[in-house]
Amino acid sequence: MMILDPPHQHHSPQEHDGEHKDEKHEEFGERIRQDFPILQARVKNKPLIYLDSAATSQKPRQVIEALKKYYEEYNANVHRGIYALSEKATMAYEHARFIIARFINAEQHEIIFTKGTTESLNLLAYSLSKQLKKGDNIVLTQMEHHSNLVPWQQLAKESKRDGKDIEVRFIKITGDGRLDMGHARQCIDDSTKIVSVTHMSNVLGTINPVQELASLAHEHGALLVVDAAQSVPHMKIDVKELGCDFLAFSGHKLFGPTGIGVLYGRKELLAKLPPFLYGGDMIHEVRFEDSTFADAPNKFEAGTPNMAGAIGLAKAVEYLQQIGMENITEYEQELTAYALHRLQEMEGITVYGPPDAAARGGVISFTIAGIHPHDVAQLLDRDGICVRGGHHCAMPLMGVLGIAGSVRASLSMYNTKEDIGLLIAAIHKAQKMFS
Ligand code: C6P
Repeated sequence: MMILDPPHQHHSPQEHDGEHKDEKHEEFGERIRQDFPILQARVKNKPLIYLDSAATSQKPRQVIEALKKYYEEYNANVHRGIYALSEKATMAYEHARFIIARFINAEQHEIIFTKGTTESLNLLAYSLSKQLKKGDNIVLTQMEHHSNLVPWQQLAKESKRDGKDIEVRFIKITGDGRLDMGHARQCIDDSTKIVSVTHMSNVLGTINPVQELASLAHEHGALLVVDAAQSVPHMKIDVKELGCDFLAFSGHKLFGPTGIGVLYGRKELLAKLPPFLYGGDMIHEVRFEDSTFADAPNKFEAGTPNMAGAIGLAKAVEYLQQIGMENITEYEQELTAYALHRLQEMEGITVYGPPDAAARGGVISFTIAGIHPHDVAQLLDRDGICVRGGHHCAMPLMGVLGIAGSVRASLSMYNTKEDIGLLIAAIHKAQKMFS
């Protein structure tokens, strides 16, 4: 079944009646969206209004073309073939690593390609667990995505069987969805070995004070791990400035392909970590009795890697660098402030997370009195609007907020005020239907 109707011009004049346009602001988003073929599509005979970029971003033509070119012109396995095609693929794969390293101010050998944030964090939890001893603790926050909670929780559970009794602590959030830094200071102590926090919450949009957390962790001799899945697409990331030891993100949220992600680790730390997966391409020498392993990053990339994914992700990064991360942040902050303002002035809507756009990104969760988030998402879909409804893979946080789920509209550089206007109109319609 065709879900999307054939491509069509973006919103017709009748469809955005009454929407005020700030020209400079609109121009940016309008210009960007021209690079994203899917945004020209229509759903149910309505223009596609994509407000679910926190789940996955759409892809610019440049990335789609890079993937096509790779498969049509130089697909071959990397690090293995002694022939021109394989050498070209290897060079492109390693060049992708270089581009991504430069993007976050890391060194090439500090970039490990994974399947995504989830795999990056599982790799870390597994490999770091070998260094933990009895009585150590790990500090997380109440706003973690399951990917940055379950691996550590299971590590702790496993440690009980080994008699290590690792404890997991959760830094509380304040009423307006920020980290309670007073509580952070109580949680992190000299037995803390790992502090692992999200840079930007995928529910509240909160941007956490990573630099401060890094200093706090380091004062106590702990490592700081940053889940940057939601922040990397929206702001400049400099791992040295952040002061983090490890940082994880996914390609598919960063306008790149699915199935590719990154784990950054400081080289001194990667050198000491044991591998996560064993097999081809990660070894130095294999004998029947035992094996020795390659240096990082190869030590952590067992098996045939996702060559096309890495090349596509590097293209996405180059595309973002051309636009400029600062320009993206500035545009999105204005858009977020506008969306927050429009939602906050509506009756029956509760918006979660910091009310101030400067303290957060464009991930906006809200509930509508008397309407289940799933019903809202379904009703909005009738108007071609894609939002997420539910617990957003952050079930413990839902408990803290005292809700079963929320509606989440997540913004990206290709969204416009017009999209927000259509969202608000669709919410009014849903409220009327349920009144
Ligand atoms: N959040 C969302 O709709 P993966 O699935 O491995 O690419 O990313 C996992 C992940 C880790 N941390 C954070 C903060 C995230 O937001 C996500 C993915 C999506 O919120 C899909 S559940």
